[in-house]
Amino acid sequence: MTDHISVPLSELHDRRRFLARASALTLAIPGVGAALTACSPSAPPSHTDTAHGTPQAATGGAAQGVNQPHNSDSRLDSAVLKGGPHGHTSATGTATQGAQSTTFHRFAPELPPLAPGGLLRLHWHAREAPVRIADDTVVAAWTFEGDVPGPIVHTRVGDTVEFTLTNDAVIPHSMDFHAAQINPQVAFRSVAKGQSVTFRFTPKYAGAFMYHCGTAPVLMHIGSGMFGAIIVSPREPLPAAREFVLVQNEFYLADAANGTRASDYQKMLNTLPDFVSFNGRPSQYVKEPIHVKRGDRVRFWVVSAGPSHPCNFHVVGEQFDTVYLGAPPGTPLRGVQTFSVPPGGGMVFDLVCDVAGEFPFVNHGFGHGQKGAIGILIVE
Ligand SMILES: [Cu+2]
Repeated sequence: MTDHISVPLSELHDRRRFLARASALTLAIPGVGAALTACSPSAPPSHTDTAHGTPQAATGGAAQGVNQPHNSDSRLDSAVLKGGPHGHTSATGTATQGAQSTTFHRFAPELPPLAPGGLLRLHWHAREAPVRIADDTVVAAWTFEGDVPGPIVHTRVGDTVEFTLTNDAVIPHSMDFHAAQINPQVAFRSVAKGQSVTFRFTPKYAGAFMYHCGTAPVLMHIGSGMFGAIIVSPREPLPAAREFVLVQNEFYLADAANGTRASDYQKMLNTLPDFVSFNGRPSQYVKEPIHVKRGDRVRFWVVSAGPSHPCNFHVVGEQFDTVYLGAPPGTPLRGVQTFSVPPGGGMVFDLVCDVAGEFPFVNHGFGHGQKGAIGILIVE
């Protein structure tokens, strides 16, 4: 038998294999969440039912108002939950088409460079698309630009972002940037299929911010894939570092149909996810780790997209030199082991890699780490 206390280096490889195996186990039992939902007395009998599985729900009763928040222009927004061919899942439009030919790709975690000139122009499309989140799992996703999460945006305090969203999808969508101070009734309004919305904003604070579709019910739109990170660097650069972006999210999935698994609104309400991931694929950085060099300062811009759970961020075998709770370089905490990023929040985690090895980075809420919120940082 191996002494697990005294052989750290070879053990690291065993540990990585163990973690990969543990994650694979989770991937191999997709029915667990579905079975629990089926035990719930409020669970609808099938995915084609109306919002709450009863005829009354379709006509709008008192109970409907309890669970379904409405925004100011929600008449169209909530249409997806009022029956129709797909009921309360994300199996709409083109979300389920071409699943077999959808290939897996590792989501690049590197922070992209700043746009020159102080103006970042983005024109994105909201669209439904199948996204392969694991070898055996394709999600019928609602997306920004065809992926989950959407693209990483990088800008700077005082620079300007000019953003246009065109909706290619069958139901209304919108965009809400947490890095903006702007009238949400105008800028974050929902647009119907074929329509666009454009707005400009100038970020006032540095930090790791979430963006997401704000169309009601927001839970359904974030839970189906419409979220991402906008990273705002300060005017005065932070200490030089290898910079990475991690967006944590939960997946709540129905059983597979025609090769895809739709996001399930009732499961989102029950807040018991099937998978939790960094950058949209459970355990992807266990299979293909992040590599840095000994002596590097590493900076993780961590956004917790939820929709409902925090990320209790921790790096095994390391300590954070600095955690910036908001507006770096302000609000630094020194020598931190774990810090919780709330859903809808973002924080900045610096560590100095002066020891070589393989360091798992995890959600230390291990029920969620085990479901895929885990990766490996290799210091060479
Ligand atoms: Cu949306």
